[in-house]
Amino acid sequence: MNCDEALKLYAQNIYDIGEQADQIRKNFFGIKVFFNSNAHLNPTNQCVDICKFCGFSAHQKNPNPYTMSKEEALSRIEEYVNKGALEVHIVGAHNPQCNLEWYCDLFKSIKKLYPTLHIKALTAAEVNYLAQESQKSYQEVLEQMIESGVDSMPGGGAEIFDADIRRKICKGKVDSPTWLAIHRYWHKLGKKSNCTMLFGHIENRIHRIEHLLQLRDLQDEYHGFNAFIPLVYQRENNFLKVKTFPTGQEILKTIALSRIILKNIPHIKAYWATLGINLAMVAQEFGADDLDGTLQKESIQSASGSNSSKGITKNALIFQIKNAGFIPVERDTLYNEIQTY
Ligand code: V47
Repeated sequence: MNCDEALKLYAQNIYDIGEQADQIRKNFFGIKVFFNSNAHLNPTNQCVDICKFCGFSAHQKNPNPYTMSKEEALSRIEEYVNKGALEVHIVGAHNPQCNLEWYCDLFKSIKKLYPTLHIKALTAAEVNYLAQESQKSYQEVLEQMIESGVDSMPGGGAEIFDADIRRKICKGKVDSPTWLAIHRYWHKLGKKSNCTMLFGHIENRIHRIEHLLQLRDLQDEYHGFNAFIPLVYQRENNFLKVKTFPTGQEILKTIALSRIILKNIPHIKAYWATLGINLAMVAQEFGADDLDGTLQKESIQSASGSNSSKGITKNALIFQIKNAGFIPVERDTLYNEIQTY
């Protein structure tokens, strides 16, 4: 599919595009809905970059800077593991105090204490920052992450690949070719990652389609992406002046389009923290097959207005999934099935 064909598909009514996406989703996974028992750790919010959409990093609108010590980070992880986390998703701000050495030391300590805990860590934006900060190549940073115990990479930092939009919303952050190159090299090393798209701000449908097509083309090379996560822009507490927001229909159509274009990426994640649990459940009938997980503590989306700061219990996820007529499947980070409810 090319950009023009995708634009025509986008223009179809929500039921037609939803039906096509749902068919693909059903062929792949029937009526299973995946989730995991995970936790987020954000060791610092002090950032040398300013992304206009971000309410998480410390700035005038969010004046509460913090940087955890290694001990503090480990004690949070102990708490998360005791509450059932099988995966820890570690991302933070671009902060010279938390340099490559600091992160690698943390990863090694986590693995020593919890050898089976899956470490999903560092966005390509952070990898790029740590490479610049340590005067190493991104290849070296990625290799060092693996040596230190990182199992997979999250999909953050992709935002929208279009250079003009990127300049307006996150000037100075990793550029798109480098974001893609970092994931390419990670996949080449035999590792898995996810990919995202931040939408519903100043971009248009063409920007979204071009973003999806670039992800599709990269995926054809090594098949290293497990999941695509369309992140709906949360509007509070940041510097991006957005006047109109996507309707629920536009959000569902975007998720459906993702499922149709990204047939080579196994999972489409309707991240409940940006969609809210109700729309995330409806999205399961529009191409999505995953909700992400329990989170325990969520600081990025909730800093910009979403109702996700305290995570959600496993029982609540199971209840919601069953209530919507689907089969809840707890998975690990790499989508091995752990238990069906
Ligand atoms: O890269 C920042 C986004 C991302 C806002 O890989 C915002 O499994 C909405 O990438 N409104 C981080 N989004 C989160 C992320 C993620 C989440 C869950 C699972 C996975 C995965 C990855 O959050 C950032 C940025 O795109 N973000 N500010 C905002 N105002």
